[in-house]
Amino acid sequence: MHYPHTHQQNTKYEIKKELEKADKNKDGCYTRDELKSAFKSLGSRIPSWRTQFALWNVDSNGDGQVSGHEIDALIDYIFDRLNNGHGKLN
Ligand SMILES: [Ca+2]
Ligand SMILES: [Ca+2]
Repeated sequence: MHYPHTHQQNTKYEIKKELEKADKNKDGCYTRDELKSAFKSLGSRIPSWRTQFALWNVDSNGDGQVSGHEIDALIDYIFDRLNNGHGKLN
């Protein structure tokens, strides 16, 4: 049986796992290139465009990378995009 809340957590967990795989140097923050490969593996057909939009949305200190609490915002951002796209990321 699936409860909406549980499902949401699983999906966010899966997004987090995908992101962790894309963090090539394992420093816990995401450069533009790392984000691009994350979006590619999450099924984005235009990852460079998606990366730019994600950075505009979640890079609150403007250093061009996603780190710390920005990662939580990034996961929420991806989760919302996936929901709006009915499970697909464009
Ligand atoms: Ca990194
Ligand atoms: Ca940042």
